[in-house]
Amino acid sequence: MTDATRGAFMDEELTSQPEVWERAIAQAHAEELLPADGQRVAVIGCGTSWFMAQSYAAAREAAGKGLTDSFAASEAFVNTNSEARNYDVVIAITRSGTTTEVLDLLTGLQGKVRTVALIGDVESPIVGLADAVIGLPYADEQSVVQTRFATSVLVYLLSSLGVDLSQAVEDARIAVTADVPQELLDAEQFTFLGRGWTVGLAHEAGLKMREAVQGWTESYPAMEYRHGPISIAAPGRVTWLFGEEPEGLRDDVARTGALYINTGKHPLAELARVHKVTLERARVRGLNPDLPRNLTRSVILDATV
Ligand code: F1P
Repeated sequence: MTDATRGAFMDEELTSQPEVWERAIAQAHAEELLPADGQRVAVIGCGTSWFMAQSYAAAREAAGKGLTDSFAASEAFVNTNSEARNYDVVIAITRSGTTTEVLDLLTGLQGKVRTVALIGDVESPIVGLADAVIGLPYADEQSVVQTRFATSVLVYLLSSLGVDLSQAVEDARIAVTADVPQELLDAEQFTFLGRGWTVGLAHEAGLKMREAVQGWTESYPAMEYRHGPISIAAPGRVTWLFGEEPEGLRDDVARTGALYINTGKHPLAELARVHKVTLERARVRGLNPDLPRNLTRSVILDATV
């Protein structure tokens, strides 16, 4: 297998993000399936989808659109567990529509609370379980590692909040085509940081490199970084911040000798850039990011376990 064929699906999928995001923006403007302003919302998912849930929850609540919590589907405190939270709507994010924890949660919620599912595979079992389905089949993927589905879901959700993402699309066009510098190919370790809605992006960036490169990555809310994790920073390692920079952080990282990245580009485009870096890091290590070690497209658990 050559470098070009390793991760061929991931390559095509991550590179198509600007165009696919434009479709998601148009779809979001044409549909009204999401909770009304003021409704109490829980957003759930697993893995990548959970991190997109985190970003949307932070953005919706910060925009003053209503209480919005995010949970890993396996650890969700939704209406069945806690009357006190009293959610009006539970939103599920799942590319495959077959993830066991998500299906179990929605099954338990049937008839109790309105559910909305954002999905890639519109033929999947979740279609019969959710009260409303937002299908993004054009964003679905063949690589096990998610790139454009996750970001397109977030683009849809942010657009529905009234966020203008035209700059994200423009910045992403450059991010997905730019060459990856040698120091990012060689780096030993990456820590990703974010604030508010970009914390979820930081966690997703870290997961991406763990999945596709089997690399050592960490991720934190940016203001948490100086409370311990900065001990990891050192020459040959990277600290990569998405979005707003906490005062003094740049200087603090500079003192460690680590490479500090905060480009000022749109955070979603920065995540697309991490996708590109991840693909190229996998390739130079002889890995195929379309088929990561120990990972399948969807985690379907044995019912007897
Ligand atoms: C969720 C997920 C992915 C992960 C892998 C396995 O899938 O955990 O985040 O990268 O592909 O499945 P889904 O519920 O969004 O289909």
